[in-house]
Amino acid sequence: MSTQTALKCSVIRGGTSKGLYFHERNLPADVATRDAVLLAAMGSPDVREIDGMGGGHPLTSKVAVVRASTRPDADVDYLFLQVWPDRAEVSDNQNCGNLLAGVGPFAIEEGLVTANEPTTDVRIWMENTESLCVARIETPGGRVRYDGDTHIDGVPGTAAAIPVEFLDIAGSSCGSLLPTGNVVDIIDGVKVTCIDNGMPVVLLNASDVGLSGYEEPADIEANRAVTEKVERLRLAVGPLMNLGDVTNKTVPKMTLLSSAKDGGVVSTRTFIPHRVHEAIGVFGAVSVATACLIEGTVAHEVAAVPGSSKTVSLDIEHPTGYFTVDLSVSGEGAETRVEFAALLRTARLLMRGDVFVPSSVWSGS
Ligand code: NQM
Repeated sequence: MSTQTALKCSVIRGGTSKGLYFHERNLPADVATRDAVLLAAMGSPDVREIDGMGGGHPLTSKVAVVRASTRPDADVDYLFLQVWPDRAEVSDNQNCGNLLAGVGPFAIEEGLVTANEPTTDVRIWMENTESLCVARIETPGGRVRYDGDTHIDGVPGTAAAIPVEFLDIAGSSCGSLLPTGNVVDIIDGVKVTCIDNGMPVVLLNASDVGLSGYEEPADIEANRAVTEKVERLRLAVGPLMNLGDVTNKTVPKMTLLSSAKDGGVVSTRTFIPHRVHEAIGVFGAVSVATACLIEGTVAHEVAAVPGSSKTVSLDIEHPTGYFTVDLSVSGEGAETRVEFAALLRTARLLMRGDVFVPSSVWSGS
């Protein structure tokens, strides 16, 4: 008898992240057992995740659990799980818009959604934030097409575009777009804007923590004075954003802002929350872009938003390029409403097969 249990899954690059995608029925139903299986599958806890599939970084230690939806407005449900590389913890307290990009292709490959010709709209219920999106997948001949000519910064080469439209993500984690009720707050003497348009994000000027904002992620991570100050702010702000004690949570994200220097509207460095992102998260970018349109926010002050239109396409600069967000808002200040948010991602199926975990973790029955 084998001492290992095999679980069917796919490895997919979704946007600038990579993870294991499971059909829900192939995982244990009990949450504690499921999490033990995922930790074993990824090789966590271990900073290198050497005994598993994880890549030793939060962006490559991710899981998507997908199932057919029972909701009338959705085709599939998607649950995002962050497997911490360095501690034995699996967290469902945030969404991930990058892994989201792989959900449509996975759903079609698994037969959860029937492909149309030449594209298939997959309506995805995002369980973590109880909100809906539509991803358009290229399916010529009824098969998922991965190759194409769309480049997204942070991923080498090009692939088929996956346009994603979000229907109602404002306040999906914190209860409202500006969860403190203010466009700015002063925390520990630092001016911040707390916003949630799909991801709880705290925006502050890089200069307020002694940085230019153009440093490399590794250099920021190595600066203890900065990382400790940013974490102190995060812990103080969490409860004000209705997130409770965020000590062991992956939210809020902390985004340091500075003037754009490569033709975008604003430059960013984002703590997610303890590593510094090599690019920026999808919902993180949407939240930053939204703040750029709201007068009085820290982002609005530093951003170079062209014109006064509230329906815009904004290039958010990050360490490896830009993230373009299409956005429409109405209203002013704390009364701002998000009408529309959309963006482009790509994804690629890398492997399909079985991942093995010790039978002592789960026998499979
Ligand atoms: O903000 C990183 C990523 C993410 C999450 C993070 C994401 C998002 O780049 O929607 O995509 O902020 O944890 O995958």
